[in-house]
Formats: sequence, C-alpha cells, structure tokens
Amino acid sequence: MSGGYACLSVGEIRSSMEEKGTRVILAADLFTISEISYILNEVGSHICMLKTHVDGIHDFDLNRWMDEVVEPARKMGVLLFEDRKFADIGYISKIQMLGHHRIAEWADVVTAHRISGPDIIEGIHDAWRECGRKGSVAVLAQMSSSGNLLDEEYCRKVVNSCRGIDGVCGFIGNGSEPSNISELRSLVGSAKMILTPGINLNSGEARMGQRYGHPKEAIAAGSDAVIVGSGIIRSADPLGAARKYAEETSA
Ligand code: 6AU
Repeated sequence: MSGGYACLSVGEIRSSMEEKGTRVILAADLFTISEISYILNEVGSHICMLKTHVDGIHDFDLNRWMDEVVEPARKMGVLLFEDRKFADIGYISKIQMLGHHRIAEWADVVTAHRISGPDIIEGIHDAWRECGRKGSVAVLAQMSSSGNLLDEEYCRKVVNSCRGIDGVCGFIGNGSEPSNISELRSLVGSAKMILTPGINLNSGEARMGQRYGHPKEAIAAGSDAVIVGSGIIRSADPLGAARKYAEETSA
C-alpha cells in the first residue's frame, strides 16, 4: 500500500515476466480489435506484455475488447499495458482512466509523464481502486524520439521524485542509446524497472523522428524489457520476429 491505495508491485510484474520467460513487450500499434487479437494469438507465447494505444483503435468496443483481447491475454499470462502517457492533473488523469475506453478496468500498467506533478500517480491509482483493481505506473524518464525535451536534468528529477512511490513500477528509458539506459539504471537502482522503446534490429525502419537501438544492448545496459512494435508487427513473419527478439533479450 502507498498513499492509501493497493498497487501491482514490481515483484509481481517481474515474476509474471519471469514466468513467461521473455523480456519482449509487444507494441501492438494496429487499427482494429481483430488485428490486435490476431497478433496477440500469433506471438503471445513470446511476449510478456501487450502494449496498446487504445485511442488509436478505429472500431473500439469495450465488450469486444474484453472478450477478444483482454481475456485471451490473461489466459496467456500476458500483462496489459496501456501506453496512454497521461500528463494532466491528478483528477483529470483519473477521469481519463475511467473514460470511454475504461482503461482502469483492464490495464495492468499505464504510462504517465511526471510533468504535471506527483498527484498524477494518485489520480491514476484512484481510478483502479474505484474499479476494484490494482495496477502500476511506468513514468517517462527518457524518450526515443529525436528532439524530445526530456533532458538529463529532467530525467534525474523524474527518477528522484518517483523512485520512492510504490505505485510506480519503473521508468521508460530510451533504447536507441545504450548509454542512456546505463545512466538511467544507475539513477534508478534495482528496485524499479526500466522498460525500453526505440528498439529494432533494423534501425533503417525508423520513421518520423523515431530512433532505434539493438535489443541485446538495451538489456546489457540494464533494461528489464524491450518494447518492440514495427520490428514485429510490420515483419512478414511476426511469429519468427517475436521469437528472434525474445532470443536476443534472453539471459
Ligand atoms: O517499435 P516502434 O517504433 O514501431 O514502436 C514504438 C512504440 C510506440 C511508441 O508509443 C512507444 O513505443 N514509445 C514509448 C513508450 C512509452 O512506449 C516511449 C518513447 O519514448 N518512444 C516510443 O516509441 O508504441
């Protein structure tokens, strides 16, 4: 417990990942429920979390989402990770968690920026509490996109202010630059996780300011898990690609 709320602990998330035996988080950046359900069924045994941008789904319907994505993911032991990047004041983040997509009803982990103040964490957990569920927040400490404003000083402030919060399971760190991950790991210590986007075995695939690094290097630098989208979902062989990323990141 922290601040009066129960949360999914780092230990619970890490043991769920260990049980799955993979450090790959799938960024299922697809447009329909059927596409996400299909890719989950295809690569589910090689991923530990399914990361979504639920506001990008054209045909979102909560009942279908629960039946076709959430239930199958739970059966596979895959955690549901909604990358909503909350950034507003605590109360608004709470109502967004409880809004149209009912994120609090199914997400185990969500992302948030620290920019608006620490009460955002409380607001998010309040929403989970109202649904009788618990989850955890991954806070953005770095980003993979070029020209972002999350500089070293901001990153340090984020980590120092969130490291002691039970409702925060860890931080998003930039996978395109392994030294960013090792610096982040030294700030964070071992008690919280580092989840790493900006990962692709083919760095030439980067579009619109995205930057990529190698999965093995991110793990060697101290990341708990890599977040892979295009490298799997745009592959001609998503199953083979997911297996390859899982192998690249295995101990
Ligand atoms: O592998 P990609 O480039 O196809 O997809 C990268 C995924 C996307 C982004 O929303 C997300 O990773 N992402 C994130 C987060 C929090 O996951 C942070 C960041 O700095 N860069 C980034 O690409 O779903």
